[in-house]
Amino acid sequence: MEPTESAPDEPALLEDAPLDLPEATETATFGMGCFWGPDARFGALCGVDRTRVGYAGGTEPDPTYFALGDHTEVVRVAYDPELLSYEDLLETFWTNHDWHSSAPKRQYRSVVLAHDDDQYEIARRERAALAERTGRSPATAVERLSAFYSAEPSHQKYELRSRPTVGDGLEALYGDAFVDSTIVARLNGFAAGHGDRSQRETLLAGLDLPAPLLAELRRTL
Ligand code: MHO
Repeated sequence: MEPTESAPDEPALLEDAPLDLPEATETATFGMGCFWGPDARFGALCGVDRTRVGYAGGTEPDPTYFALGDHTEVVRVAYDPELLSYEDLLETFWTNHDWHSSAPKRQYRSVVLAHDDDQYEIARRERAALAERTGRSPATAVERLSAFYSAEPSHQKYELRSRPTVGDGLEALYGDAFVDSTIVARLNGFAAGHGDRSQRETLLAGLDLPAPLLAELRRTL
């Protein structure tokens, strides 16, 4: 079941950003440990339009962080398939978490939650290729996504929020659009140390933000 929420538009003051960011047409969902890191990791990738962290992979209704039931922390990634393939995302998935051993809690298990048959087949094929290549048996489960429950706002774009000198200012400017903004996804990635200097400079150079906030972003990221 695909969630149907639509992303609010970027705030007007950021509309002139020079990045030509296409509309997302594909969605992928991964569980790979605490979701704060993957939110930033995927958010930094050129071709990723939106990220959101949440709970999925279980059966109980309406999980929350403190009542997770049988769900797992996941990141949902909306991406442009012209710029990134599902295989590219799987590569990022497998190279950025411990897929060798079973997580101590279901909350943190390694899981690919396929949105359709194609994703399911590709993930199973890539998992077999990974086993073949490494001689190790991945603990990663490949399952079909049934429902995605968005996590609490305090968990969204956590790396950026955990730098309140910039996180609070951006959140105030963006309001409800904060979580689904492509620019905020990138900044969240930069806050975690991903992306290179030129990617960062290109983005920051195009932002029409209050000067003190921009200066603080340059200092912090
Ligand atoms: N070790 C982290 C996990 C949080 S994550 C959202 C903490 O509790 O600080 O599961």
